[in-house]
Amino acid sequence: MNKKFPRDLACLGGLPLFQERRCVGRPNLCSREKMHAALDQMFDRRWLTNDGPMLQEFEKTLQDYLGVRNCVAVCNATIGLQMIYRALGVRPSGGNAVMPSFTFVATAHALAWEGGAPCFCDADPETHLLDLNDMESRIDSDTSMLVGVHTWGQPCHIDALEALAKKYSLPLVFDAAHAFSNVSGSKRIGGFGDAEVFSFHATKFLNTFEGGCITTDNDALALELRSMRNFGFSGYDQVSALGINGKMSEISAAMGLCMLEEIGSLLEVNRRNYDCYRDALGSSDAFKLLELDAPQTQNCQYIVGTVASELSDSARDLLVDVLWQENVLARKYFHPGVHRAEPYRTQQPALSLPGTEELCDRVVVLPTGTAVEPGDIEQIADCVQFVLKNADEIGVQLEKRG
Ligand code: T4K
Repeated sequence: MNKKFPRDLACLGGLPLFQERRCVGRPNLCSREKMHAALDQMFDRRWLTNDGPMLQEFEKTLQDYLGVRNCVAVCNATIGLQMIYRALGVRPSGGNAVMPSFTFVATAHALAWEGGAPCFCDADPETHLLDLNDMESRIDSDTSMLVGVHTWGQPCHIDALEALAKKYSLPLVFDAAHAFSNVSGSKRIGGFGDAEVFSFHATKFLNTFEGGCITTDNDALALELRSMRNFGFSGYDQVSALGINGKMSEISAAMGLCMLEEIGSLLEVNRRNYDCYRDALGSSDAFKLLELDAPQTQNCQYIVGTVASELSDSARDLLVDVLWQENVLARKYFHPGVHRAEPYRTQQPALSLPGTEELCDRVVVLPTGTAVEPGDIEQIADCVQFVLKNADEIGVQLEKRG
């Protein structure tokens, strides 16, 4: 980086590193021509939603790609989670599900929306995955489900969680929002637990604008979910159960099909970017990059690090503020931690999860995806190191400027 401390930092009056923003969550896009052609087909057919041909093809393609018996596409992963929580027994009695607090708030909100109560367990600050012992210690007679989260796409203790679910005879759901195309052992994520839920939100590795899917090898469960996503219809004029509108539209399914055609190059770009970040930041003591176990089997859609605990408590926030001024839109996912967000904070004010809190106060997610080039990464990494090395002095200079 050519910037000289402190004069050239954008927050101190210099020019930003980038004229155009480099954002976490910048969508990957597919070929415009292919999308235009898909749109033409839709217009010609005048079939826009409700189990249309694009949707059916998308689901079939996903089933083959993921190696699962059933894939039920939905309008977003949050609704997908709501549906699976309900189908697996949060209703009618309500019920607790033990889940990590270190996740996006949707994992918990979906349960609460269905009348259930999240029971939060801690996370391991090294791996960012849920802490298995802590999860087990929170299982009691009110527990009706276990929820694992493949945080940042990393397989979440799959064998151990399946064993735990069996030991206590509990259903097991995986929030796989981050994990599309990732592999655990010799199998793609999608067929573990009773069901898994993927997100195809615009910010995700594979996007359908908004969207998601529930995968399961249980045919009866899939049938129930298909009816549930379509208002509970089980026949043309027959409503057999309480349902909701969880359908995915044809335009979303078309986007998914077009994106799937490009998945090889998307994976290449993300893995290349991950390697660049690792080269640039892997040996940094101030910024501890989360190293993935087998990056060649992962989609690498999140580049995540934590600011060293030896640095002051304010160093992480300072880093993110400085990066934003440089037009690098880093994120503090999942600050402040779901148990410290409403309504859970008020409901469980005494809950303390030290591993989660440490992570939430130190984590930084950096931009990647097809809108980020290796040269950008070098500059972003230099900036991260520079700011953390000079955090105290930058803080003083910023205070002087008011
Ligand atoms: N479970 C987990 C573990 C999850 O992470 C999520 C979602 C879910 C469940 C629920 O999935 P969905 O119901 O959404 O399918 C974003 C996403 O909205 C959310 O899908 C995602 N996780 C979460 C981690 O991130 P925000 O509040 O950070 O979004 P926003 O609007 O601030 O955008 C993020 C960044 O992306 C910004 O830097 C701007 C950029 N962006 C965003 C959009 C939408 C673009 O450049 N273009 C765009 O079109 O939640």
